[in-house]
Amino acid sequence: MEESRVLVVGGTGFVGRRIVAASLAAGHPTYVLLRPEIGLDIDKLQMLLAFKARGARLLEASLDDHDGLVAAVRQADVVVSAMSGVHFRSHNLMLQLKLVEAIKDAGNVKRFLPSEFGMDPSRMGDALEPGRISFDEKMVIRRAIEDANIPHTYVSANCFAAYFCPNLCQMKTLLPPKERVGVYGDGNVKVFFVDENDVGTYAIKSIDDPRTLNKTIYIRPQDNCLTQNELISKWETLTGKSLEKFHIPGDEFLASMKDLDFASQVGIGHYYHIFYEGCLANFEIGDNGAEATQLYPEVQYTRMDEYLKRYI
Ligand code: NDP
Ligand code: GO6
Repeated sequence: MEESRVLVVGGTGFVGRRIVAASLAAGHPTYVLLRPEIGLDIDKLQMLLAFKARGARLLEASLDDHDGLVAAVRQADVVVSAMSGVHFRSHNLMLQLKLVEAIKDAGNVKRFLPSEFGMDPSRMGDALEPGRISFDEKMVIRRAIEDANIPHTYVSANCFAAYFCPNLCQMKTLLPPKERVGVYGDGNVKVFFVDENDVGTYAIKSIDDPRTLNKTIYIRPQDNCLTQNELISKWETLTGKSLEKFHIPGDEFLASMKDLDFASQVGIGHYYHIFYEGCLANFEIGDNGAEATQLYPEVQYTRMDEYLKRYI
């Protein structure tokens, strides 16, 4: 069988670049959208040229150019979108409606993975304002995909390590705390941490797997199913230094939202659902889902102690 041809939209982004890398590594003919809006973003262009040097083909089209987008989509069998969904970056998930339109008109796509890669939005119907906007938008995209009968896979990737692990789940920083660490409630709620490179690997594994057709795959690496307390102890063991802990009651954490900027308010809501309510691990995967490490046991995923080592 020929390898599926993969088009990545949002390919220079935090997740997108890892999807491109995983697609190239798996030997798929890989296409990356180059948007004419690139302007003077020299780093973005350098990244695209590096992909090209590794064998990717760059397809030039704007999301505002329907015909150009249809032509790009027609080059591929699979489309993966990794458009920005992060509020302190450039949150633009709704632009994917244009991509869905192009996929619908092109008519050749065997699988579409929209930009999800986080909490399962279908389980976040009661999420807090204003953070719920991400989930609501992802559900609008899902609806458009399903209404157009586009074959799809949704990837629920839980907590990206880079955002949640080295900082021991602290907000507003990506670096390990040096003296004191805030603990959410009793710190005993289970969370799944996933190395972002592994997100790319599992996403690409799923693209021509009949077991993932029209399903959600959840990435739940068992060894990375940790409470905040367990994560903190791993860091303490690695560094040989113990940190002072201060516990943050849930109501106090939520109340801290009111003086913050919009992006941080979004973050507070998400952290509340993850670290107080336990929304990542408090449900069983049903018939509409599958678990990635079980589907692809050959993948050697990164454990969090290994991940943390580079921050010492
Ligand atoms: P980024 O912020 O890195 O942006 C990804 C891409 O979005 C950009 O590279 C760009 O594509 C595209 N983009 C941004 N603005 C525009 C625009 N105005 N017009 C067209 N394209 C635009 O995204 P992330 O990688 O952080 O997020 C991807 C997904 O991952 C989201 O759904 C997000 O919710 C999720 N996520 C999950 C996390 C987790 O812990 N589970 C953590 C972070 C994100 P181009 O390359 O073409 O320039
Ligand atoms: C990551 C963050 C980190 C916010 C998801 C504010 C969508 C998801 C786990 O972009 O708001 O400091 O599922 O000060 O479905 C952001 C969001 C986390 C990072 C959550 C995310 C996770 C988006 C912060 C901060 C480290």
